[in-house]
Amino acid sequence: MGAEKVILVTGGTGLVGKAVEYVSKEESQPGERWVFVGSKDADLLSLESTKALFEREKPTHVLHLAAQVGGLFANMKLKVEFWRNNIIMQDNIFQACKDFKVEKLVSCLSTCVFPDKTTYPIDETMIHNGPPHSSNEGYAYAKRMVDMQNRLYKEQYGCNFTAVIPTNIFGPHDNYDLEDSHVIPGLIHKCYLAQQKGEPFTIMGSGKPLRQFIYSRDLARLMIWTLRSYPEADPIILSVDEADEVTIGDVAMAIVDAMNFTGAVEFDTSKADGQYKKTASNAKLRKYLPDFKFTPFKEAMRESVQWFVDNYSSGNVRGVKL
Ligand code: GFB
Repeated sequence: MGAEKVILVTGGTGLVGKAVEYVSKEESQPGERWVFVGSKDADLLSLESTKALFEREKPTHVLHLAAQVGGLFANMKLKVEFWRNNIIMQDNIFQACKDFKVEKLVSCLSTCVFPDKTTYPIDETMIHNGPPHSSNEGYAYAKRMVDMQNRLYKEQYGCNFTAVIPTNIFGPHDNYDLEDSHVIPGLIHKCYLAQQKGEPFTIMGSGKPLRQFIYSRDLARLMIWTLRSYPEADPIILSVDEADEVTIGDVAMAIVDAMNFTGAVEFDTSKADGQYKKTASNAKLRKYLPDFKFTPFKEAMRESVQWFVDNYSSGNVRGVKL
């Protein structure tokens, strides 16, 4: 029997971490031990605490999901924190992975790291071609550095580190804060409250921007594949097909359907729209996994809304104050 594989997942209690935990139970292989850690288990802003975590768990593989993340409005408000907290955490993780001879590190970027002024569809080669959209530049520049770190650690220390670039993610266990969350959890929460109170359901902005949404459990399957089988240090975009891009208005209507909401729907055009689109190509992913089946958007939305409704009163839903 080979040595035990210890897979450490940082951000293990968040949207993606919980999905990886769910999928890893179905896809776990003999000789593997999965360790999911959240901010209560280690302070990844401290190199000492990060190294103590590595000393304790002795990971052979690391999926680095912990990050300061948020939707458009949180990104616009807290650019310094999005820059600093992400850059410090990833620097500590890279250093610990090198020192503890981790066999593979997979970090998580986002399609918002790409240049704002670009040609479409966006592909993996374009990360550093021009400034990102100003609304999330703190986050985008910090995450761009992951790509550079992957190359430097490979060149100097021979490390096997890489990154995935998912499009907008949604699913159970999201952060449902009414102001700072991403659009889907924010709107699920708002639609639920509008239903309860018999008030209109208000969407921020024009509803016209386009996004590609990936279901957290599909993303988890792809991340586990990346960890096990993706051979490159260069990043890979994890996205649904271009034909599956939707408007924010479509998203709102999918929530209305899944929630059986019967009230009025309004758009508050005094609020920001953010980037109009960031259409990404999944050609590289399709080259490796031509037959991967994504959960249809409406089905994934129904599961996500159902999870929120079922858990709303539990006291354990992030961003819900009872
Ligand atoms: O999820 P979101 O903030 O991500 O979506 P981004 C923003 C879009 O949804 C804008 C509209 O067009 C908003 O006007 N929207 C409507 C809302 N209602 C809401 C709402 O209640 N909450 C939110 N948040 N938006 C983020 C980046 O941008 O995407 C991050 O800022 C990160 O850095 C993340 O990359 C994936 O795609 O605009």
